[in-house]
Amino acid sequence: MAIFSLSLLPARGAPFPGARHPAAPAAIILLEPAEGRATAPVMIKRPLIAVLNGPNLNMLGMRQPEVYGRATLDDVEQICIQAAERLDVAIDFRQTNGEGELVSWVQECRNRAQGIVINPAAYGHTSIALLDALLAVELPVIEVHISNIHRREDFRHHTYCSRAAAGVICGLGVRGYAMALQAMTDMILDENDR
Ligand code: CA2
Repeated sequence: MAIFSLSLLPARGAPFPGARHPAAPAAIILLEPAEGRATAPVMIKRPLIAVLNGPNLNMLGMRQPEVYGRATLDDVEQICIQAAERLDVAIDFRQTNGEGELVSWVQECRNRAQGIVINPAAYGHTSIALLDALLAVELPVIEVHISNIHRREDFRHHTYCSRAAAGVICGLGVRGYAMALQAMTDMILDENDR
């Protein structure tokens, strides 16, 4: 019977450019035979979920707490890190104010991530380019909005991104991110079981 030892290694390969914490690895669990047996190591990679945030979300917690609450973007990242640890997935958490950069990040997810959780912020309401990227990448997408966009101005009621999304979570505050990670993990595991 083979005996294996467990070690956690940082994932190899270039970090996702623009990551808030480029050093933070997608963990690889390396199962290697103990006692120098000849069996090849078994690599089990955690699924990677990209958590992408659009314009002005870097200002969370600084203004409009009555709409978005008091949590900062750093708090949201911590919520996502804790959820990811609980769910045994890796995340790449990012924010940009640039539409082109957001589109590029979505494109980079192809062949790299297993799913995308995105708060597109205002680009959700305006950007066909972002929708096209989300459709092209052929990954499961969950759209998150902190506020209930349907209780707000008419122009916030429609989002282009929703056409690419398996589901949309809105109005539940920043806990919507943890819910989205839970749902995305379930979807990835379901897909891997097929
Ligand atoms: O509710 C959400 O999460 C939104 O995506 C947030 C976007 C808004 O354009 C969407 O309609 C709904 C705005 C993000 C800007 O957040 C700020 C936070 C504090 C102060 C100013 C902006």
